[in-house]
Amino acid sequence: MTSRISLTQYLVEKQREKGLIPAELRLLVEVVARACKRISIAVSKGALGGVLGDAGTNNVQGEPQKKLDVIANETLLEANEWGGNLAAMASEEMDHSYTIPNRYPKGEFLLLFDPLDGSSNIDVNISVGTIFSVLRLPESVVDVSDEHFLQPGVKQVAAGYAIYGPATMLVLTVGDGVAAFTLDRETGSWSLTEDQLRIPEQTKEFAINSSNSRHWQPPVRRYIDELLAGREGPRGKDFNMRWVASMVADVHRVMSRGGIFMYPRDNREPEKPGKLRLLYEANPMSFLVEQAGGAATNGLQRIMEVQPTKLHERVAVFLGSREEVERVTSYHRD
Ligand code: P6P
Repeated sequence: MTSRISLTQYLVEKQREKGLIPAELRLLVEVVARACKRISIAVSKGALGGVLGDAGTNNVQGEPQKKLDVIANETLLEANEWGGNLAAMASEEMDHSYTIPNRYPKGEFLLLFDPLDGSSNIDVNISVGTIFSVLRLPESVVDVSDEHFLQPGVKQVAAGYAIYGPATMLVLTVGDGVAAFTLDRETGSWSLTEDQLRIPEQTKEFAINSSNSRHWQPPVRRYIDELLAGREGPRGKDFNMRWVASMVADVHRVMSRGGIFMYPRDNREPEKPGKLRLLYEANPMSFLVEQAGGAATNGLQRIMEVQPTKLHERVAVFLGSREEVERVTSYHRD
């Protein structure tokens, strides 16, 4: 039986053969992947783990935190603070960035994450995930603060997500395509199961929360109405809709078989550019999608070119099959 390539071997080959990633970044990705294994174990216990339900606290977004949100956040902080390859970390669950304590050496990378995305689905046993993004600490910075995280997505050196579904998978890019690993629970290793994920340029599947349709802006209404008109309409073909309400699950479906995932801004809070967070949700997902041949915009420009102004900035998201993203973006520009 041909033994599958492990995450370690995949990363060592990227480091050795292509000189693509320094050892420090390889080690960082491996530590994050190990933390995701631990989160997977906690999530998979469900009610037996005594960790379902609310933590009784709210995060910086004012949203109630699930117990597993807090556990996942602490797991990532504890796993990554001592390695010496990070200067600081930022999380959806923390108001401000977390600087590596002085008792540990600091490194040249910044790690950002949504420790448990889609956590509202946990109590109903629907797939959730961890999203992460890696930036470099800007040159000559000594005292790290939130402002050093405010880099456009094109500055990312690695990004990925773990999805805690029927199988636990890790989908990763270090800038040389997208690879998918499946957690082998018997050996505890991440086994390479897809080496070059590619998103088909065309699709018949779209993902959006249609209950918000009365709040959408005209370009989105026009685009969705055309999809719903099906083969009798201007698109000349029927479309299907999916909405898990767990970004990692919806995006993983797009990464696996194509589609377009949308969370547009809407008129409920017109001052808010969208619901999803730019730095640790939209940027890492956009890096993965573009590396797999797809596209990702906020309706007007590449998400990865948006210049962040605050750590928990939100952004509108249209990502997936290139032809569909380009079409809905063109409607915004009309
Ligand atoms: P809605 C989960 O809370 C999340 O941040 C994303 O994972 C998901 O895509 C979105 O919000 C779902 O939002 O408004 O449909 O519940």
